Amino acid sequence: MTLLNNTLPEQRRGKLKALLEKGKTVRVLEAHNGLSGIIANNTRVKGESEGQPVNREFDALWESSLTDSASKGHPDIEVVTFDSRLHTINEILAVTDKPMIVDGDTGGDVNAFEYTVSKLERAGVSAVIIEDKVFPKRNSLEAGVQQNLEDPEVFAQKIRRGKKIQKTNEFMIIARLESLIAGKPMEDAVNRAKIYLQAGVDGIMIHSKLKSADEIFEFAEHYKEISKELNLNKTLVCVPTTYNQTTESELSAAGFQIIIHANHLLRSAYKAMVETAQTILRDQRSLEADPLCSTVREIFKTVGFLDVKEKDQENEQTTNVPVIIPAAGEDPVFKEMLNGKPKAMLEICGKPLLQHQIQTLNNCNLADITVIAGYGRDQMQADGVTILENPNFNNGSMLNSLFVGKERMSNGFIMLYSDILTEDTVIQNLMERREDIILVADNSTQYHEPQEGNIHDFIIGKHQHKPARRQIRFSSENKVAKIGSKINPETASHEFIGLARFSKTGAEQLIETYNDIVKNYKGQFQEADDISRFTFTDLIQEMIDRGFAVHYMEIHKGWLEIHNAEHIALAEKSFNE
Ligand code: SPV
Ligand code: MG
Repeated sequence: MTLLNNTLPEQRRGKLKALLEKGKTVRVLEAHNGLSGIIANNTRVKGESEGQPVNREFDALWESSLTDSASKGHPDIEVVTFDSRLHTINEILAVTDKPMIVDGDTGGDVNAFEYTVSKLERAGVSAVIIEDKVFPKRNSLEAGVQQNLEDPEVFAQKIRRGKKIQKTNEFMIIARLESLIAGKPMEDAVNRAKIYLQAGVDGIMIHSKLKSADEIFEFAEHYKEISKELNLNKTLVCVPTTYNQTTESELSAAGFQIIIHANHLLRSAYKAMVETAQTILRDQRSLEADPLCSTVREIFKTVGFLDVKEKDQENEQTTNVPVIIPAAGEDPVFKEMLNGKPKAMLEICGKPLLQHQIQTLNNCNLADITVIAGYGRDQMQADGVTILENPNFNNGSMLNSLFVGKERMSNGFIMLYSDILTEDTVIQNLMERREDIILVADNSTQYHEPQEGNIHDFIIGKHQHKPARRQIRFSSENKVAKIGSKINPETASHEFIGLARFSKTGAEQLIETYNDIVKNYKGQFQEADDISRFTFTDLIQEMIDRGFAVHYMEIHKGWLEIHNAEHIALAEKSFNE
């Protein structure tokens, strides 16, 4: 996940100095683009130090001129402009949080160097290393290349001007000695080191392209002496590309505090890329190249694509969930009052019941609402909802109407009975839940007398405890053991309020079970005397019996059912409060 490394310039810049002040030997790895930056920043291995297990990682990133140029297909001769380098630098900074040391080449003209310092410091870079060669420099590692050293006084002036322009004391300017690269004697390097230290530089990098570390070890000894002489203690840096048999601990023991592995991610990627290209050409397919490649998924993971996928899914689960309201049945209680209209059109405070439901759902960012109409179909009216029809509403149960909306279920959905009013918080809490099937259940049922003529869907929770004054139960334990209208109210722990949520998986399980029942069952089924009249709760009970986990979300208030005139009065009272 790349946003995990998200940081600000002011949070990053001082990290390098802080590590050095702690006396840590700073281990640095090259990065040349965002992806290699993530690898350098995030790679960790388990190791051992003095018999103790340790987690090892790089402490900082090296933005190399060699690898930045090479990744653009260019030689390392200061032909890649500073703006282009800054683009790469920012690309890496955007996905990493470790301190960055930038390879500033010669630093260019002294005036240009001031702009370089200012822009790097502003971006959150911790240090720039400039080499004492004449612009445009040539890379240091190739034998036989002409290396032109800068006049040490001219270079010292560049250091002074750079140090003056920086705004914080977190930013470091390090001078890189190219004397040994240019074939000059050790004495030249030592003299230059003295001049640069006196000009106020924050550290010295001694470069070498020998196979052995002998000459840089020799320099380190001189460095100790001049540091003593000048009463300074400035950071010493090395780049062990050619003398890479020398270990970090040997370099550290010799006095090096920053060790830069300067080009290895680019070189390893280059090798794998060439071999991959050759393998595909040779075999005329890519199968044989697979061992040379990471999986696509590994890259997806590294660059944060899998996090995006997860967030999209979460977003989908919390915002775009379709709601299905089965509202097709005829209501005997309100028959006269409704005068041919469906119950969803029952007026409460001058607004149809359905409109109140839509308002609550919209308040919870649920706008994809499907109403299943049947009785009084022509008079079912609501803005911003899809109305589907169950022409067969007189036969079967509400479940048939619900399944008229089957097409809407497959990515997960919410089911809401058409005669239920809830507070926003009930729906909001339901949206937070992650279980695949969750029914909203009122636990105050034991304290209410069942109302005459009302059908209640009762629940018996799986973990029935003896009533206790206080208890805490984790919501994941809240599973339904039994559900149905024929459960003895005295043994019921909850009442199902007619609001349920199904995840994508939960919806798949529901549809699969429903299809199987419709296809394969006959006669009496669960509480239904005939399969043709089996209900939503019969289906849920069947799912429980088949081993699917059905959870309930416990509430004790915040909802109303509209089953009689008394309920309407209660609802109106609530709305007017
Ligand atoms: C770089 O990585 O660009 C360096 C180190 O400057 S070297 O290539 O060894 O010169
Ligand atoms: Mg370089």
